[in-house]
Amino acid sequence: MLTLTEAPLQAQAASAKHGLAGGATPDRPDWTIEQGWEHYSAEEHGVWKTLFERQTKLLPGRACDAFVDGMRRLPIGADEIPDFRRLSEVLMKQTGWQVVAVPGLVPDEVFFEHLANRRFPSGQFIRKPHELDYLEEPDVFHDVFGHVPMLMNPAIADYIQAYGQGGLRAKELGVLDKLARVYWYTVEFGLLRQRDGLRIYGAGIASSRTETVFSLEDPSPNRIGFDLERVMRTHYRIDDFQESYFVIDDLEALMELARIDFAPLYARVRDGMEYQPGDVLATDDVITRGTGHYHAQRRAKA
Ligand code: HBI
Ligand code: FE
Repeated sequence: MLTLTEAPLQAQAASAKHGLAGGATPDRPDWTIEQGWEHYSAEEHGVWKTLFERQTKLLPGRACDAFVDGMRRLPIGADEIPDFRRLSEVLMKQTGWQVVAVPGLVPDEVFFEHLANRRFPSGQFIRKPHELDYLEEPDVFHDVFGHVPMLMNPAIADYIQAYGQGGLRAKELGVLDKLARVYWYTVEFGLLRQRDGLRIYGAGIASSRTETVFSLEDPSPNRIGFDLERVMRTHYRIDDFQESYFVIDDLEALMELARIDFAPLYARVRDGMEYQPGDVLATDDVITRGTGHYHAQRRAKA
């Protein structure tokens, strides 16, 4: 069962964002809400359509085969925000996953508990027409368009469940920040070396028009072969494009990751070196050495 040790504080932060009365607790302890699919407005479906169409144009030749394949087999289309009940039916048959609706970010323990039970919490709301490229919290487009196609893949399906199981432990051990980096640089911003070139599998990239192009084609970022301990030591950017992307050789590599005993790793990483997002190390398997110009320019302007 779920123990909500640090939930009250985080619940306050999250409920504040959602305009609930300060410190109000959600109706259900697992933070799920009804998707209320029937209640989306024409404008909301329209925002989905705009986002869907522009991403769908960009993704051929950029998204990995598993993403394209997952998308094709799911009831996800341009014309309406997908119905989580229909998504769950298909997912359940394929990999045993479901999609459940949440108001936005949920406390870590709640998030992990869902993943550990193969329930993917998806934001119920959709961004407003004037904020198509800007998001403070995961909405239904990021979660469904970005994450759900990959959940049709058995390796990713197991890996994300393992993250949920490992997350609860990592939090107890006080090393959640290290594990969260692994999630960030794989599930959210991961690249995959496919036989025909580098491809996107990370949901944060696949759901972002600008980062889709930046991550693969811009000369600025580093693209580095994935190494678990290296990634655990590496800070990431939450407010802008990544300065480095980490590249796996196949999705099965994630399944192997899920089997590794993290305890000895945590012990080593806990007080070793920490790396900045743009660092390149002598020991890195460098696929592309970035120019760094994009972030240098941003820093100059700031
Ligand atoms: N909640 N809905 C939602 N989606 C996330 O990706 C998410 C979350 N809560 C916590 C969280 N992610 C991360 O802070 C953990 O992965 C560490
Ligand atoms: Fe995400």
